[in-house]
Amino acid sequence: MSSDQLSVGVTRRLPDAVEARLSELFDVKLRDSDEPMARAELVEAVKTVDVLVPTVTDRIDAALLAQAGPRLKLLANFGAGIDHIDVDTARQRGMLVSNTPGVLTDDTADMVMALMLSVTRRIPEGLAVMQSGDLTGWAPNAFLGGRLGGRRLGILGMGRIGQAVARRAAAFGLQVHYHNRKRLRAEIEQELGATYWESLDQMVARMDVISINCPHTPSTFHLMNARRLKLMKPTGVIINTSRGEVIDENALTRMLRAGELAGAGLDVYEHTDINPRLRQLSNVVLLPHMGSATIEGRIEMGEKVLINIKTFADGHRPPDQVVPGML
Ligand code: 8YV
Repeated sequence: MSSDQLSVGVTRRLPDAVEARLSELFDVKLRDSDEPMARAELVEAVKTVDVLVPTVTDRIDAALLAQAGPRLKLLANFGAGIDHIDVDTARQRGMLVSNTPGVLTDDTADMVMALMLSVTRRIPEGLAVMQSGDLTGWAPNAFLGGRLGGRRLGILGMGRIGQAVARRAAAFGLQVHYHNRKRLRAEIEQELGATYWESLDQMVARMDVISINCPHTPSTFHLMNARRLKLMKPTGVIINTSRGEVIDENALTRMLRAGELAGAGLDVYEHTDINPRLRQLSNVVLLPHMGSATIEGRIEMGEKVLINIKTFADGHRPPDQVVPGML
C-alpha cells in the first residue's frame, strides 16, 4: 500500500505544522475538537484505521485492542511514555508500537529545574502576592527560601532525562546522586559527576532533593511508597515530572500536610482527579503536565511520529519501535 492510502487516525489536535504534514503524506483523520477521545470514538478509530496516533490521554488497553479491525498495524504514540498502551497485547495482536524519545529530554529536564527552584525559592508565593496587590514592601525576612547550591540531589531513573537533569543540576551547584536499574558506564558517571546508589532506600534517606525520572512500569508503580517517603529527611523536597503513579500520592499528601516533608514540585499525578488536599498546600508547586510543552518539542515529537509512520509505510520497522519490557 502506498503512503497516501494509509489511513491514519489522530486522537488529539497536534501543532498545525504536524497536522499539515500528516495530511500531505497520509489519508489522515484529524480531530476538530481538542477534548480527549471518548471511549466510543476510540473504538470506532481502532476499527477503521491502519495507524493510530494516540497520546497520554488515551487508554489503549487490551479491551480496546480486542475491538481493533484487521487493518490496525501501528500505534504511533505522540509522546515518549507508553504506560497508557498495553504493548504486550498489541504485540500479540500483530501491532507495532512506536514512541517519540529524545526530543522532549531537554524540555522536561528544564522543567525539573524550574520546579526545584519554584519550591525552594517560593516563586509561586512571590507571584501571588504581586498579582494580588497585597505586597506591603520589601523586608529582610520576607519570602526566605533555601539555597539550591550545595544540596544533594538524588535522581531516580538515570535515562536520557535523568542525565539531562544531572547536567543542569551540576551547573546549579547541586551534588548529583542517582539510582537506576543499571549502573551507568564509569565514563558517563565521571562526566556527570554522579554517585551511584545501588540501594534506593539508602539514597532516599540521605538526599535533600529527589527527582523522579523513571518511566511508570509495573516495577516502578509506587516505588516511592509510604515507607520509602518516610525515609526522606523532613527537610527534603520531591520533584516528579515522570508519572504520578511512581509516588503514592495520598501518602505524599499526608506527609506534606504533617510537615514531615518540606515540599514537592509535581507536574504529574496518580489520578485524573488530583487529591484536593494537595491543592491547599503552600509548600507544593503543581503544574498541569507541561514538562515537554514547548512548541519546538511538540513539533519534533510530531516529526518523530511522521518518520515512524512513513518508515512503516515503506515496509520497514519504525525507528522508535517499542518492544514489551523495553521501558
Ligand atoms: C507528553 C510525556 O506531553 O512524552 C511523554 O511521555 O509525558 C509528555 O511530556 C505526552 O506524553 C504527550 O502524549
